[in-house]
Amino acid sequence: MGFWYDETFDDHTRLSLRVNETLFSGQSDFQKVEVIDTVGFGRVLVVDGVFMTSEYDEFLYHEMLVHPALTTAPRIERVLVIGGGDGGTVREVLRHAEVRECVMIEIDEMVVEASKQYLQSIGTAWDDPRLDLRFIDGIDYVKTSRDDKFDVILIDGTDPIGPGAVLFDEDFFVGCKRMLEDDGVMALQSESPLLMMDAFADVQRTLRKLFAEVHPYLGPVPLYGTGTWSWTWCSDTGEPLRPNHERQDAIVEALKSYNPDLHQAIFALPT
Ligand code: SPD
Repeated sequence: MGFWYDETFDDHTRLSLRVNETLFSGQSDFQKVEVIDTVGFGRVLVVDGVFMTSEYDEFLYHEMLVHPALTTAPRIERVLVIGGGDGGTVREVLRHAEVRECVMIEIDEMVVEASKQYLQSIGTAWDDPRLDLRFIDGIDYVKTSRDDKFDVILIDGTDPIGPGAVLFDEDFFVGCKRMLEDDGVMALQSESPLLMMDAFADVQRTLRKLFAEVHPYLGPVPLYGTGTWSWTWCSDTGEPLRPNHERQDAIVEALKSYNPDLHQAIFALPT
């Protein structure tokens, strides 16, 4: 019969999954990391009680974080990923043959090790020689790194509570912009516009102080509360609705969700 695992959003809202068994549970220096095997969503990565990704719907999240940015940036040779310890984001980045180097900054090695062991269908690109995985603090990295700038930056963090909150601070975004080419594109997960409306609105306001073009876009992720999720596309020079069709054509057969029609549709927002 298993048991129910709750992600509690506030004192009146929670999402509960029926669990067959807990496959991994550990406390790192930063957070509690678990992998649970659920009846409805397959294996699920949970960090500090928050559902991070599932075998069932991870493609909806990762394809949407990555491909709108990687099909619209002028160049995609150097890509920086901050967070994303399950490996789904770098898997999508490395589908693009033009990517020569993908630097991934993840603070918590335990998330990567648990994902490598229990979420092998998600992290399928760990051995790609273009991947440069570093276990360091993303905040320090974007503020102090002397690495060359990046064509694309992707932020795959957790919710703006606990240790993940700093990934929504203006100082952090200023650091990201420092690491981005002048005509580069940055994309990030920006929470549920329904359940976390304040966080969604705050991040839009902050990004608009820093980038000339800031465009939130929406899609379904059933694992996340309310099922409606947002990401945000930012640039000083680019346009989100003018994708590179050759890049789209090269990847679209391998994908489960993203396609050229969807790209045009996701930026249309409700009133
Ligand atoms: N509410 C949870 C939001 C988590 C966003 N990041 C998920 C990481 C998947 N790679």
